[in-house]
Amino acid sequence: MFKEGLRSKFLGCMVGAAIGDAVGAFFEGRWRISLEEVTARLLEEPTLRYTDDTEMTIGLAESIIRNKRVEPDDLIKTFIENFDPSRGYGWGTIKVLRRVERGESWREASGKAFGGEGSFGNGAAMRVSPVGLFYYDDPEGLVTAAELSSLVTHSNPLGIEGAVVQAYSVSMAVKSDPREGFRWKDLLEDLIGKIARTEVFRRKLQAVKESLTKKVDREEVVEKLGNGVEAFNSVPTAIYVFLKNSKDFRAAILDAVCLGGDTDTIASMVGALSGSYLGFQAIPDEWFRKLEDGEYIRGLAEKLWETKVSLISR
Ligand code: F2R
Ligand code: MG
Ligand code: MG
Repeated sequence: MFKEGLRSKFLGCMVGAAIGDAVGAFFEGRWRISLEEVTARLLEEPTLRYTDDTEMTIGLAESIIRNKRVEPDDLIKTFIENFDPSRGYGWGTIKVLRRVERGESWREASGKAFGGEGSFGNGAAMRVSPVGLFYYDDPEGLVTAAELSSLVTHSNPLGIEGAVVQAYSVSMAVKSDPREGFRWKDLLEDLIGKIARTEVFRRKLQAVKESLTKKVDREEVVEKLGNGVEAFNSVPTAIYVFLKNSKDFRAAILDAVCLGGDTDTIASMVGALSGSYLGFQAIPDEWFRKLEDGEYIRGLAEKLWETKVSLISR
């Protein structure tokens, strides 16, 4: 792949994820959101402020750049250093970060969450896009790295699976040429046939495939795929929204937000996928200009790309 095309995809992914998060954040937890309401709100808001989704994505990218891989001890330390409670973190994640800060190992703290079940929230999936970028050319390394990046806070197999499925989807979007149509059947075949290990995810991904072959309204999408905070009720939904709107970043984000529920997180995962496929130039300039820390996030994506290129050209 041309280096310049790859660079734009790295930038598109990280900036796209942050914009999806910040746009969706105005509506998180709401139901019945109209397109008119979203567009009007975006016109009147002077700043697109990001939430925990982006703060953790930033932390993961910073840690990968420093270590040239996913290094769990450094990753959890970075999450703790970056933690800003006003960003709206999930309770399970807050507890894990606090326990590790008090001296517990991440393995112990993450394993204790939710009565010892571990979290299956979408917190590991929402932040995983830098792993999909950095390991885009190494599917086996990607799976291991995505699992590790999840384990520090989310140890339930469904929480981990969400991160692996989203990271793999980002890697496929990075490798795909936007001048050709996205090979959505290939992606879903890979995900159902060799990436997803749980029946819950395989069933949801099969429902994504079926929904793409017929006309379905928003209520049906929410009923069949979900729009909740659990990994299995949001990662397949994000993949569906991206595939349905694969040619248009703006339409994909607005469609995600209009589904309601966990809007910041679903739109963030959609933004990562759409930006990885279409590249930075597909992101509306008026959104990028309003994005909080937009230049920092774009610079971080640039450093991640430079780190990756330095390893490829060795
Ligand atoms: N926390 C929020 N939003 C609410 C507050 C936003 C408000 N605007 C504000 O500013 O205060 N959003 C963020 O949380 C989600 C990611 O959550 P994460 O990091 O996965 O956290 P957690 O707590 O581990 O899991 C989330 C929920 O999933 C359910 N759950 C998870 N594991 C479970 C298990 N084993 N058994 C039962 N339930 C489980 C729980 O309901 C958890 O609370 C994103 O939306 C992000 O934007
Ligand atoms: Mg959030
Ligand atoms: Mg959310």
